[in-house]
Amino acid sequence: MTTRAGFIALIGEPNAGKSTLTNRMVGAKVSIVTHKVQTTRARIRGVAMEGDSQLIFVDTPGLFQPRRRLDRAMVAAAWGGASDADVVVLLVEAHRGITDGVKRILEGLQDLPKGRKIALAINKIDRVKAEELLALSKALNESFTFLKTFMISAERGYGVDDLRTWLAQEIPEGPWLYPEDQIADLPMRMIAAEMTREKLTLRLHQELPYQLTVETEHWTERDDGSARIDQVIYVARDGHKGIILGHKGETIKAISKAAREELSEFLGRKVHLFLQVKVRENWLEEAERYSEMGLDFKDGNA
Ligand SMILES: Nc1nc2c(ncn2[C@@H]2O[C@H](COP(=O)(O)OP(=O)(O)OP(=O)(O)O)[C@@H](O)[C@H]2O)c(=O)[nH]1
Ligand SMILES: [Mg+2]
Repeated sequence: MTTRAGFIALIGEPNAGKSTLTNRMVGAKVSIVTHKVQTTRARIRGVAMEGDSQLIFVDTPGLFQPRRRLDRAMVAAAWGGASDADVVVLLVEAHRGITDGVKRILEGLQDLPKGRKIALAINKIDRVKAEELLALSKALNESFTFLKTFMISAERGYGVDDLRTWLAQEIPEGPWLYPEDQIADLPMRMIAAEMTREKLTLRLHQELPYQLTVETEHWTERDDGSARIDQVIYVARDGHKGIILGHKGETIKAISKAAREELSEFLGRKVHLFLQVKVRENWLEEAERYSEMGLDFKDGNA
């Protein structure tokens, strides 16, 4: 039997559907998804098997023009993911087409190491008509020589099998890099923190989600088989703390409940989740916060 294993980086603008596609490929939710931009902050690996091929999907933060330190570190992580991968798949949103952001990414692709296999996946095809799709595919292929073009809906699953089959034959021969039953390569305490961050992002409005971070501080296994998880939500301003807590603590209670339920389902056992909100004015400039997120602090240097 010839086995294959390889890394497939999914890149694209924020909100393109990279995390949705990662989860669909893996068949489980390993990366958080929201309707807001800049949801994913670090590289998240999800593992999928296709015949004798082990596909390691690298979900990356969206590519945009970074301003803050955190943004720069995120964009660096995304391009880093692309240059380390065997295959790069650029996701472009069908209904948005070739935006300025997409143009910049197409330029960036030229700088990737030679020999990188680069494919195009036009995502969210459920949102446009066939004619538009063909025109977009043509225009994109005129601006960059993609090895192959796929038209998919990560959310509905259209076209995803074709993409998976193609990827399985493009990755190099070699032994599998993960046990066959492993689906993610991210410490559990980080997955747990991400789940809470997802609930916060879904629930809170405007800029606040971009100004907070979640860390799992303690994880205790209990004798009855349940887990006690203590997390801290860092915010930069006192006023933000009040918003997260909500009237009589109702907001944080709802967030905690939603996160606990998802975590418990993911782990297949009971979870006791304790959330604490801490104000740290300078967390966006603290190296430790970046390493907790799986980012390189130095990448954020201007
Ligand atoms: N209609 C439609 N919506 C989709 C599709 N794929 C993803 N979405 C939605 O697009 C939004 C963004 O999806 P994500 O997977 O979080 O996008 P992302 O590229 O990971 O975004 P960042 O992490 O912010 O870079 C979510 O609301 C998804 O439900 C699709 O095929 N069709
Ligand atoms: Mg994402």
